[in-house]
Amino acid sequence: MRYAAGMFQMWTLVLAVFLFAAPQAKPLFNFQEVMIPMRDGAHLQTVILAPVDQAKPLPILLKRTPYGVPDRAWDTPPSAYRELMKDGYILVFQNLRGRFKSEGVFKLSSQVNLNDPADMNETTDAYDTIDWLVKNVPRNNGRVGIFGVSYDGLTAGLTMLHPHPALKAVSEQASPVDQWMNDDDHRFGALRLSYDFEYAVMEQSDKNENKHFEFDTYDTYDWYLKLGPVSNINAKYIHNSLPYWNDTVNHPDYDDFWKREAWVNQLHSTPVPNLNVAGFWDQEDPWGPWQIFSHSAENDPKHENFMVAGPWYHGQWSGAAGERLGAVTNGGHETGREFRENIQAPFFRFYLHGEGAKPAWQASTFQSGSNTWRTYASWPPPSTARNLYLHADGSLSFDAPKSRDRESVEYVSDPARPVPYRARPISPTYPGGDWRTWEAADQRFVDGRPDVATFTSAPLDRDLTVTGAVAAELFASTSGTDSDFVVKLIDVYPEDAVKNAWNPDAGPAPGAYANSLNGFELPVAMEVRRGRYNTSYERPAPLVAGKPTRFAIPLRDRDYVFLKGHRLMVQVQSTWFPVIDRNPQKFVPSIYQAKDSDFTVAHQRVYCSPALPSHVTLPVIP
Ligand code: PG9
Repeated sequence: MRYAAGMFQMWTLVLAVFLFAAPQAKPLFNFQEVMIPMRDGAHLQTVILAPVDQAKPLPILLKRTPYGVPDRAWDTPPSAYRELMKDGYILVFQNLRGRFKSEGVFKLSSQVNLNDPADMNETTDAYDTIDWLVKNVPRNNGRVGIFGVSYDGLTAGLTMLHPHPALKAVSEQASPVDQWMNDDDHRFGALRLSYDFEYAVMEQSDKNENKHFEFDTYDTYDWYLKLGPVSNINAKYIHNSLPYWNDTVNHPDYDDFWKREAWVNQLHSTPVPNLNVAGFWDQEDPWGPWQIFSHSAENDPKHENFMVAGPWYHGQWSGAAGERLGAVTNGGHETGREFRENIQAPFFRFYLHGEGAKPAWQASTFQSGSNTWRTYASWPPPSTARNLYLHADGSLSFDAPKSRDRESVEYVSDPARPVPYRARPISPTYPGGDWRTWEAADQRFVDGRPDVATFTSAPLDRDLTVTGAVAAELFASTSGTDSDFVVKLIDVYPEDAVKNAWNPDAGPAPGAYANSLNGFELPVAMEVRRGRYNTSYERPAPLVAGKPTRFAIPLRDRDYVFLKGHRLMVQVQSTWFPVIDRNPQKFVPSIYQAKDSDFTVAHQRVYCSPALPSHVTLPVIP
């Protein structure tokens, strides 16, 4: 006891000496909160962090967000800002209209009508904000940049529809552009049920909070299955209280509501230098940045439209080191930090400080497999389209099916026992958890399921480099009148205990081989098509039961090397639950009005014949 008391006195002394002698952590910024007026009189809550040691006029770097703004000055910059801060910026954070202290209504939909002067939207709010900032923030250099990931990336991207003259650089990162067609809420009209619902709860339940739905079970697979038809979400739980969820279920098809939301269709040039950023394994918004890039490329005389993509989950590049994606490492590269240091910071340095050089490429990727950074003068680079054919004996090869081969494989899809999209238990989407890396998760968890058709190649005798747009063409039939088809392109690692040994930092390895990368099935591309929208997005139509039908399934842009010794795999299945809602497999006018009794078992057939050769087309680099 006496010893303990002595120690206490000694530590008090040490602490006192430290407190008086050590320099106090000094805030790096002066903090100011203002309410910036918009053209309609609404005021938006805005935080300005100006460097304490500002020696010269600096550019403004703006972030517009629905998630909340800092409530004090930082004494150390978060990792997302560390590389930028070396150049010096006045940082500005703004809560969107209707979020936290910002006035007005938060719509959670990016509709922009520039022809209507009464239409207030994220494009006009950004314009008014930038106008105010350059006129009112002391010692700014008159140049503004905007950047952010996801919703914050969307608000960055939307500035390009009508940029303020002071806006000199945009970096939209993982921005959605058309929430019916792809990204967060749908995939070509197939509802991303768990995401859409849980996100609407998060952002529209409470103006002053990011709230999470309180599931009464940890495994949300169970919760959504017990829920039954999607209409029960309103009927049993939220009672029409969430406007965005109501919009979703009231507009099942690609109607004017969604077409107005598809803001990218108004973009046909690069009015401001733009660094688009996408994650190849982004579980939320992998598609939008490529759309913005290609729309901006329609008219880019000054070559200021840039594309960056890498081995990242949603936003991983923005703050993490990025040395691995789930279990798979990036060959010693810290891809996130390298992006921030070698691409993002120089981009803003050039356009906002007038220092350094403009990027000498149009696209830069971190290519997985070879684990190297690549640059491309234009995207996509020249390649040769090669078809990888599915064969009814379960093989996969570049040889087209022959007439003597078996013609099809069959499986039974039962909406009462849907294939989980990731290994159960499936924790709630938010906050965080294992949702982030599910697109890079080992697909062995569905191996052997009778409702998943699997096709596997022989081991590759040389590296196979795939750079550009991948697409599947599936010929399939169903005994029902509506159906989903999911296609996954997978890299199967060899059984090589030494080379692919599990990285202990990636999680616990309970047995010698239990978590090994040996035989790991890494998804490289995955997508779903919903049969009812196969011929028209606006007017869904039933499939003809038993009739072989062609499904074109885009698998997005990729840059990936399948290494020698690895095998390629394709999996085809008809449920992907609960990230995609269950298709009743019987045509109904709206799936969101389907009744329990509409959900039926369907017999699916995937064709692999010379006349109906299901395949995946790969852009192969010689
Ligand atoms: N993926 C989220 C989102 C963006 C835009 C609209 C709706 C959702 C996000 O992470 O911000």
